[in-house]
Amino acid sequence: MNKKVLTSLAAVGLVTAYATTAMASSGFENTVNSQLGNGASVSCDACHNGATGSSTATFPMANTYRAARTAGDFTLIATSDSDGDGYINKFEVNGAATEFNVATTSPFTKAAAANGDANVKALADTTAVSVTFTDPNGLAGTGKEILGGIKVTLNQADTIYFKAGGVGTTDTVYTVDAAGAGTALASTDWTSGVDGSLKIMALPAGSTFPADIVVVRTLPATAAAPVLTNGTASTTGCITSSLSTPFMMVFALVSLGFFVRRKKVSHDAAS
Ligand SMILES: [Ca+2]
Ligand SMILES: [Ca+2]
Repeated sequence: MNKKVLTSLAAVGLVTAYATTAMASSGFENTVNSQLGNGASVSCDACHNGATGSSTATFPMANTYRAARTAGDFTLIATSDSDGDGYINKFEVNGAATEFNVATTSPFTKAAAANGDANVKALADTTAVSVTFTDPNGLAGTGKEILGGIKVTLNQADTIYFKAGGVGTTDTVYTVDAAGAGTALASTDWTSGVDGSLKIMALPAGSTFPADIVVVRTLPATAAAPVLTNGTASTTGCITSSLSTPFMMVFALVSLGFFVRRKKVSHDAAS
């Protein structure tokens, strides 16, 4: 194979390599952001501790991404609890934030303030406290769990955070009596906030106060270790699709121009 052919092949290979690198990076990010929804705009530091590459994909979200790819179900990116703090990733994303990697930060810890207790917080009912519910009548069936309970003092609209995790639209909210029997709230009486908070509009007619509310939820998927316990994900060495892809393409084209010019000079010199 002569030198001209080798030079041409090298140029084409260089362009392909740069383009592939940029496209792969933006492809991962786009998949994560589109699956998370809720205004997600995370970068590659959602998965990578430092520069991109398989060896740095060590954050919890990276494990979830691999699990989703293996399962052929990328919706697991949103419905998994990657850091194991109880809140699924969809509830933990807020723009570029990667709090789904940090077990010590959750919508509950962000909401926690003076009122409430260690397990629950209500924004309006400042005297509400958590209750332990042993579920004597089996409200939580197979694959479900009692997420938490709260004793509220008034029939008022409120936003409630449980330490144990978020409340989704497919979960069930009950008022329970002293014998553990539950009355499910109508779907028009509560909803799930984008961050997994429980938003209550009203309790069933005839409720007496204080009233105990419990939530039954479907167990979220969890990822294997590692789990970060401090700070935030790395933001160094990250290749982002918005800036790097055009840059990489321009660099690749300049490189191609250099090789073509060199090839032409070589050809002119030979003729
Ligand atoms: Ca989580
Ligand atoms: Ca978290």
